Amino acid sequence: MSAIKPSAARVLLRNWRGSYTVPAGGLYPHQWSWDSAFIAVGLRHLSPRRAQLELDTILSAQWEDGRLPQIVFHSGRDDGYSPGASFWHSEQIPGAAPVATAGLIQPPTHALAALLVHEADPAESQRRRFLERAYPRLVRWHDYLRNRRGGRGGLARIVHPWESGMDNSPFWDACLQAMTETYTALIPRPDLLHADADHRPSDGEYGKYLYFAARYRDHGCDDADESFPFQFEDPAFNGLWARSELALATIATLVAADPLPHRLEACRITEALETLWSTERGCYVARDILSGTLQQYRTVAGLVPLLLPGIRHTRELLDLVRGPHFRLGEVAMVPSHDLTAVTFDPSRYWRGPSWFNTAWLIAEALYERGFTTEAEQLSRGMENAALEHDFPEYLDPHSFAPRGTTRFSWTAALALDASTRIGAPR
Ligand code: 9WN
Repeated sequence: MSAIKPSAARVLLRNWRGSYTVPAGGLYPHQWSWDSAFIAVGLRHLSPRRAQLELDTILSAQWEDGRLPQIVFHSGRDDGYSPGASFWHSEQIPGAAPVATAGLIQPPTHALAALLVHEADPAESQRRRFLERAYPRLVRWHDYLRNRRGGRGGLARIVHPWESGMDNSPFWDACLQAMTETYTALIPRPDLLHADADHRPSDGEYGKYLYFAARYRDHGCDDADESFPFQFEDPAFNGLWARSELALATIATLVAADPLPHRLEACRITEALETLWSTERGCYVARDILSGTLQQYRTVAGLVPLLLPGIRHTRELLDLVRGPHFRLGEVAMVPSHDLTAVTFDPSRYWRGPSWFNTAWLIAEALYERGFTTEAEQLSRGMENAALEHDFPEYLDPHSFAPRGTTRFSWTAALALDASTRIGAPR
């Protein structure tokens, strides 16, 4: 860990804002929900206390209905990001957090992160009653997913591509292409001041993103708009929910609560995930709830259920990640999309490039399943790429060239965490 620790610490310090970390100063100048969870996983190696604060801060932005918002605008301003606080006007939405936030959500990685942060220094965590504070909030967050986003099939639905964390994944293509509506006001793209247009979603996609976001906002973000045009069940979102329920079971034991409901919930979600299995593609895929159709693409989201001990298709997923579609060990980390697909693009965001958060998740799954050599190789790949390219947001899987922005917080945090796993006793 020694090689990466000082430079990862520099990135995380530069992006630290006193009680939370921004993903990247220019491109993402606010606090993002699943970023904070990943960042806390790395921060625990530098300061368990700061890692706790990172999670305390995101959990303090919880809405009355239990949701953890996608973005917290602590300054109350847009600060060059769109859509910002002035788009959401969350202060006008009943039950929103006291601080300005977006109305959407992101994948539920927080319980998993809270447990890892606790384990970094259990005595300090106990002294500060970190888990006692986090547990009831995490329970309400998961209750929101079940009660407000849960469908008859038992999975939670997302209502915006941003909620998947994988904004322009090919899973959403058919829905976006079939839509005639788009945002009619000016579509601001301040992101293009900080990243190459070829690495980011297109203007066409942004028009649809803002249309969905405005419609959700104008309906009071109440989740009661049954004909809402974007409703998907995503395998990574739901896989992370189940995995976080398992973490919540352990946390429950540590705070003298009952772990059983969380274990049962994890089993229930894991079972429901099987409805997203695609025999045609040999992986889990997203379902468009309105059309009832499975989106037949191999993406890294479909590999994330490997984190769950109870899935029925472990062998197929392992074959897939090692085979020609993802080429584990031969290309940079784990590509976000099938290398052989016509929709694969090595540079554009979630349509091909390799990201550090998904590499970390797949490495975790490989360690847990006993594939230590491959997991360590992946961890080493993360560390080397992070160091070599100043902590890039993502990489071209073939050329290993950096894409998006640099000095990206979860890259620093997770590459640092990955470095601690190499050669560690198990
Ligand atoms: C919209 C902050 C976020 C990540 C997402 C990533 C990107 C935002 C954007 O950046 O999305 O949420 O403006 O493109 O796709 O996963 O949380 O790092």
